[in-house]
Amino acid sequence: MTYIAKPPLHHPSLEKNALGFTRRDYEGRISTLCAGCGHDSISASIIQACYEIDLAPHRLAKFSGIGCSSKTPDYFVSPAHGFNAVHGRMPSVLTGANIAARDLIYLGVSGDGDSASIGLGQFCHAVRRGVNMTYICENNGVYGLTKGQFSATSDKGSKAKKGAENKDSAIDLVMLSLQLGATYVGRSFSGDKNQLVPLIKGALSHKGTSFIDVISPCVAFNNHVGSTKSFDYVREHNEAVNRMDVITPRAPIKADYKPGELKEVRQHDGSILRLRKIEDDYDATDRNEAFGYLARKAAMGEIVTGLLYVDPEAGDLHDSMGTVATPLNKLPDADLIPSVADLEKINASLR
Ligand SMILES: Cc1ncc(C[n+]2csc(CCOP(=O)(O)OP(=O)(O)O)c2C)c(N)n1
Ligand code: SF4
Ligand SMILES: [Mg+2]
Repeated sequence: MTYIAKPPLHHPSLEKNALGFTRRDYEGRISTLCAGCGHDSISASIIQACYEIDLAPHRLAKFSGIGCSSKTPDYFVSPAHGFNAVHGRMPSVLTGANIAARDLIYLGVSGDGDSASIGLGQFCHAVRRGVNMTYICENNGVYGLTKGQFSATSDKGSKAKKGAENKDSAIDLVMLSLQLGATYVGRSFSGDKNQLVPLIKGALSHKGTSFIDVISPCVAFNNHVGSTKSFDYVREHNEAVNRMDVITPRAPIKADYKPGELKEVRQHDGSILRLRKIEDDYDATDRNEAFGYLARKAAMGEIVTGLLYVDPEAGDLHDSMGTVATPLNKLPDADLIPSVADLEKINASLR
């Protein structure tokens, strides 16, 4: 059941992107998740985002750990590279691949258990190193695959399906990734495709570590009254700080008739993030502002969504390590292996 391929037939009149691919070319196998699971909506947003930014499918490298969320890379962009790692160990596998082949676009998809419980250390170190990746946490506040135990992102006081109360404080991965130095940080809701698709497009175009926390209700184990990750709860408490468009370098520049309400942020690849503010005082380029704003709103029980922080000038791990521009896996042996004379010199310098 897990491996049902979709028929490859396309209707000939389907719209194509600049590379000549239809949206269907970015799909994957048929999902085996529960009907209505938020994770499937996130896969649909990833497909839409990759199609809209004209990403060549073979340039995407997708990684995950273990969990319902971590199964999803099988359900989008089949022609991409992919690796399904051990539970909580995806970030180090992704980091290694990124070091070897810097010319690919890296996407990590994980769950709140995979990222904030067993994989917290791995998550922290990949973010603090500035790995050039988009990291999406499909956050349902439970271990969905193993039938609904509380995860480290379950809010204190929230109730499990059978009524048990979570007594532990929650880890907020957005706050944590801001503190660790992520240079593109957003939060969204699986049911808000209008917000999520541009957020993913911006993240995939961003150089540096992009982290998106997506509240993604588990309809089987965490969608009841008393849960703070249910569809109803998130709809009632969602507070969006901005609405966002991403304009790729090829797209025509649109005229803007409402100066003062729009902030344009140019990213390293030339794409422009257009942030339309909903809150008067929110500045998505100010990391400290993001901390204070998120903390104030969290105290009021509000879930802040949108693009929360971006540094358009950000560098990545390759910049800090000073690696060569050619991907290491494309260098010939002569460039990779020091000669005997060079080794002698290195040894001599260490004596
Ligand atoms: C080393 C190890 N420990 C525990 C498990 C059992 N296990 C599988 S998935 C999972 C939790 C998944 O939760 P999450 O990452 O939130 O994904 P979800 O299913 O909620 O999308 C656990 C504990 C495992 N597979 N491997
Ligand atoms: S158990 Fe929950 S997280 Fe897993 S597929 Fe079903 S609804 Fe989704
Ligand atoms: Mg989960």
